[in-house]
Amino acid sequence: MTSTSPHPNSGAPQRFPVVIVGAGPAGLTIGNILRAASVDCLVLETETRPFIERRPRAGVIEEWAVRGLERRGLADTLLERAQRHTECEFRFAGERYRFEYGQLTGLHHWVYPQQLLVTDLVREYTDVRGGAVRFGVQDVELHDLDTDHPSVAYTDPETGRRELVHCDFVAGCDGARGVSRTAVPAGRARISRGDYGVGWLALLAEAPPSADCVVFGMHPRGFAGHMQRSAEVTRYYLQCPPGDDPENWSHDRVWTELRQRLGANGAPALTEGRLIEKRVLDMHSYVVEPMVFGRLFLAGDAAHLTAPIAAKGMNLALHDAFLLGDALIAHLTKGDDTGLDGYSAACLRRVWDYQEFSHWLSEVYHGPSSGDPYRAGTTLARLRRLFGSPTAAMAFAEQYLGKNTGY
Ligand code: RFL
Repeated sequence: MTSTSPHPNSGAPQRFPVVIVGAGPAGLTIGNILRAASVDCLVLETETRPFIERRPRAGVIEEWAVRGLERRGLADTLLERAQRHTECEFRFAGERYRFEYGQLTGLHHWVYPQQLLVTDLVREYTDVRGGAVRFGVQDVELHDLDTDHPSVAYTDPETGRRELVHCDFVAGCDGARGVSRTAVPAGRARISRGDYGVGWLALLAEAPPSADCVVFGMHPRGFAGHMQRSAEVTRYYLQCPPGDDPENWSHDRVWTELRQRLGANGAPALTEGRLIEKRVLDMHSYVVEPMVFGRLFLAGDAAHLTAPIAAKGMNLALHDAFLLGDALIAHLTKGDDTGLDGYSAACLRRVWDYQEFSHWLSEVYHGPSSGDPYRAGTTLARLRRLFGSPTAAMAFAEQYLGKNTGY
């Protein structure tokens, strides 16, 4: 299945079997899967290639997702360079509690910064598999999605000319702020929303990690998190009011709060460093159902946002991408519609399971600082159960690792 246009840069009318809107983990994975089966596609991305290769975001990837990438020839560098995490630490009521999920399950988390995965996926898609991509496009619009001849229009950044691409399918992979989700008319999809009512100040510190694992601090002053990213850079989170201004958080205030909220008996002192990223994330989630409108198939954050509470968003994006890539190939090369017909329902089973876990974990993180002694009490009970009951610990580990296969 090939495109009728010689090259997307030619200015000639373009036609591709699949147009992919957005070059994040979801869009690039779908593009790579299609190219491996010699199906032509065009990726449209509003940002430049250097920008998406440097944009810091996720880090935690689950084992099944890594194996899914590996099976599709997309994990060589990741398998060489990613860290493996086998334990994390909860700090509450002034004490440290180690949670050894690796020992418990034999499984681990992979930690590989999202921008490195994006870099690998772009290189493989364009330089190895010969995929077509347009970076820096503007004003992307989706047309005739409810017909069998959809199209996508965009403004070319170099010529300023409006381009129209005809296609059979559109993969809407343009994240939480893209245009794909809004192209679904009201009444053709239900959007469920969850708002946790808190913000997280997301920080990147130019400092080596202050612990040998991920640390979660549950404190009456608010949640704090510590995540190793590299030998030189560490990610920290501080719970803050939603919509707070990052400028309210001076260097001194950040480190004072981190020391208080992550403080516990026997905990090593935090290694301070310059804050190279400081932004406030509002903790909210949404799910679009179904994830399909006519010839538009939504994938990743475009279809469902999972607040980064449980580090699940990119994992879900990859799950969607595997299913959609395989389903499009089955349809385009064999006329088999089973995958496309079942796509939305198959994605949503995992999506809702991860949403529920994020919801549960949010209560654990934010209950102690809610100001409500009842919520604080039940939160502490959850944490103590985790360290007092092997069955509860195993159930938590399964969800934390995304180990459930029974969807
Ligand atoms: P992305 O990565 O947002 O990519 C969408 C791409 O679409 C482009 N775009 C457009 N392109 C064309 N036309 C338009 N109109 C467009 N509008 C936007 C964008 O420039 C972008 O390149 O979506 P995708 O592929 O669905 O991937 C989702 C993940 O990025 C996201 O879920 C994760 O980053 C969430 N997340 C985490 N997920 C994990 O699984 N593990 C983690 O450890 C983890 N940590 C995190 C996170 C998200 C965070 N933030 C920034 C909210 C940590 C943080 C701080």
